[in-house]
Amino acid sequence: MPKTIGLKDLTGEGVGAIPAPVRQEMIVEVERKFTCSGDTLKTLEEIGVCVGQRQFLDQYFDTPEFELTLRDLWLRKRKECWELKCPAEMVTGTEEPSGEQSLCTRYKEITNLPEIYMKVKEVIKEGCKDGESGPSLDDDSWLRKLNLVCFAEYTTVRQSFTLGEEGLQIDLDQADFGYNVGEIEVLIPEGGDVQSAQEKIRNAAQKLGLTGDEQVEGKMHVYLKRYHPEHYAKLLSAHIL
Ligand code: V4E
Repeated sequence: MPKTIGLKDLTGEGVGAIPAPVRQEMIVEVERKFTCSGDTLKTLEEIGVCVGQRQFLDQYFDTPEFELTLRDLWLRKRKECWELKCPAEMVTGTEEPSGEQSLCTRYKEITNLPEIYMKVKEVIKEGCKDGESGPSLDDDSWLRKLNLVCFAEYTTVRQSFTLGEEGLQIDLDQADFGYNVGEIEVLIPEGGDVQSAQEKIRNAAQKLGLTGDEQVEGKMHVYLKRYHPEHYAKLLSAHIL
């Protein structure tokens, strides 16, 4: 059984009993999206190995004013697990990615609920209802406390492949609102070698015959454009999407 402590011990404000945050090694996901044509699928089936197919429901949460996503923070619940995706910091002195590098996104994934709570609270601290009672692992009352509501919900069927390159995975996603997209991804520890991850992704893209250098929209991109056009426009103006 994990040791449980009150979040009080972390924040100085009594907010309930949740497991003590075990500082997990942070994972950074370096990823490039692509449009999977019939030819790409054929190549993938020839040179890749299918490692499984799964289906999952994603529920994304934000405040009614979209304070998280306007800061490029993406809070979601997938298969009963919480995840917060935040932009991975650039190393000081490095330039903004350009050209082919800009096709790859880099996001840090926080999966430890106390850490997620702390980060979200820090970002939206103004205006959140802070009382005596607080979050617990048994229910989602912490969402109400932070004024978080579900703004997007969709199911994805994901088929995953490897190309024999260590740490590299290719996912083909079909979202239930009628959008398909592929992703080539490499997971590295925070502070790990981003360039080598990008190199692996570039090689995989070449093997799949992906020649285009245009940004391919992710599922959330398309979902927001369709179902939250005003917020989508704000995210575009803020250069988040
Ligand atoms: C929109 C967004 C995020 C939400 C999750 O997006 P996505 O990577 O499309 O989800 P999914 O289901 O593929 O997640 P996975 O299983 O790979 O973890 S997280 C970051 N963004 C912003 C963003 C962006 N600005 N540009 C691109 C190309 N992708 C994402």
